[in-house]
Amino acid sequence: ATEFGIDEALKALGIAALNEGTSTGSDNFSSGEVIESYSPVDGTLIGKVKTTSKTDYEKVMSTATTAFQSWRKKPAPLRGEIVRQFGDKLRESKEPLGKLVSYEMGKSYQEGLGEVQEMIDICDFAVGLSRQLHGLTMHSERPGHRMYEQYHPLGVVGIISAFNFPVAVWAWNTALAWICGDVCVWKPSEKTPLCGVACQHIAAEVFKANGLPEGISCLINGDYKVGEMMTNDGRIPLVSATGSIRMGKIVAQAVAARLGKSLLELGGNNAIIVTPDADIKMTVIGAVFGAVGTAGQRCTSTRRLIIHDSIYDKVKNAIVDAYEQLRIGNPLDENNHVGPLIDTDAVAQYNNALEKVVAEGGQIIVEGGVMQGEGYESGCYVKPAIAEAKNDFEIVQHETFAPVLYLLKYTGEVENAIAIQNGVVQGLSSAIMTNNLREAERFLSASGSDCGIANVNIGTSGAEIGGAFGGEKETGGGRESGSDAWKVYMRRQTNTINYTTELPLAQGIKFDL
Ligand code: UN1
Repeated sequence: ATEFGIDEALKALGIAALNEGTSTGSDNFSSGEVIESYSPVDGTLIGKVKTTSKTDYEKVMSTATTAFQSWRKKPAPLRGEIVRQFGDKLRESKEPLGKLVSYEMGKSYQEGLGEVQEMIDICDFAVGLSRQLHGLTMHSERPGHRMYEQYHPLGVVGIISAFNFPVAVWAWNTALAWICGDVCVWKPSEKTPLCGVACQHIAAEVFKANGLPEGISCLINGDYKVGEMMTNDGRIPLVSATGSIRMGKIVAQAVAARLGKSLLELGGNNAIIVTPDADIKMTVIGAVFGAVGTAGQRCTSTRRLIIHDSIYDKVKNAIVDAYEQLRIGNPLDENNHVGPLIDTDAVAQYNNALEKVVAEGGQIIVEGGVMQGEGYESGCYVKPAIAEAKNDFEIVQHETFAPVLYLLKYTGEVENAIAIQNGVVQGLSSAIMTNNLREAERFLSASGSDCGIANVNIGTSGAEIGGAFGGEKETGGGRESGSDAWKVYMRRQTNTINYTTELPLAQGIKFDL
């Protein structure tokens, strides 16, 4: 592993052979079991992380709730200043952190760096936002009265993140939550625990240097049982969870049972519609990056291409040609396009999808398969595959987190393609490739795409942090990151102030004493 400089990266990030997975900042402790983190890149054991026991969790929660009492009183722009410093520390750590992301998760080094860049960008965004946590003012119906609304900090925010964006999704949540005056408890995926430890170290340094208390940034580790401690905990008003629809349904029900709020960012089944007016070159780049980038493990990955029958063969041939150029291998080597899947369970799911699509009557046009031989010893490298299929196949309706792309055909008007694209339970990202303004506008209209993200002449993945990120239907309805996504991390209060010596009642009610 040394040839990739991963050892230097681990050292720079303070990752030891055995790490405490529970932390309130500088205070690290853990009494739970040990998780071993193996790299899907080469199967190496990168490090171990001790998980969070119930006792550890209680300690975290009591420190976090105490920290909230003072953090919420710090003016928002001064909280922004702390986030600015955190962004600067991320700039300093960009290379080692990008490398760890790449090595522990398996995405390309460029994408690892890109992920850290998303963290830096959301910090910058949050700093500006810290002076813009605006409410509205209203005109009162009563004379001498003033009405307005303000946003106050919410409390302890629980963050459950997935392996595929092991650091950025935490930052989207935590940078906003911090400027909003909240404190955060983060449970990273048990598949990428070292990324969590590394980020916590960086955050802890900043809080400590500013003389701030323990507990503003907390880390817990473990599987769903540790996540359940948060979902069932009435001291956590908001749980933000990213992951599968299955997980989201469990989290949503547990949080709703105690009338807490949840912010869910769940599965996608993202499609690109390719109309007769599409630019084929752009379509190929967008579709291939969308389908094989991050080895098809983004929630925004392109799963379906819905192609007009008049250009079907042309697009199909161009995509198949592009797949022939793909180089699969070590993601830390810049010459490779496609790295490994996260683990061998993911490989099994990939194999299952390919078997299933054939069993349902699909036609494989780019063969898949698990890579073997030198450089592929981890057993996690697979060939990106393409199948011609039908939208109503059970497997096409289902999100497989792997590089499997389904080609679907439509005829007639763009509305037929939109109906296919909307004909799944997920509603995260969608795209249309067209130079026809009428088609583009129909796709974006009220009767167009039903997804949270709808793009024109761009693929489905690679959203910028400035927009609100999330989706409809079984994707969970949450919005993270840009626009006014910050509002979910605060509580809204409506205030009416009477500056007269009378007490008129609203709605003209008379109550004479
Ligand atoms: C995810 O896969 O959970 O839009 C997040 C994208 C990235 C974020 C994906 N910016 O593809």
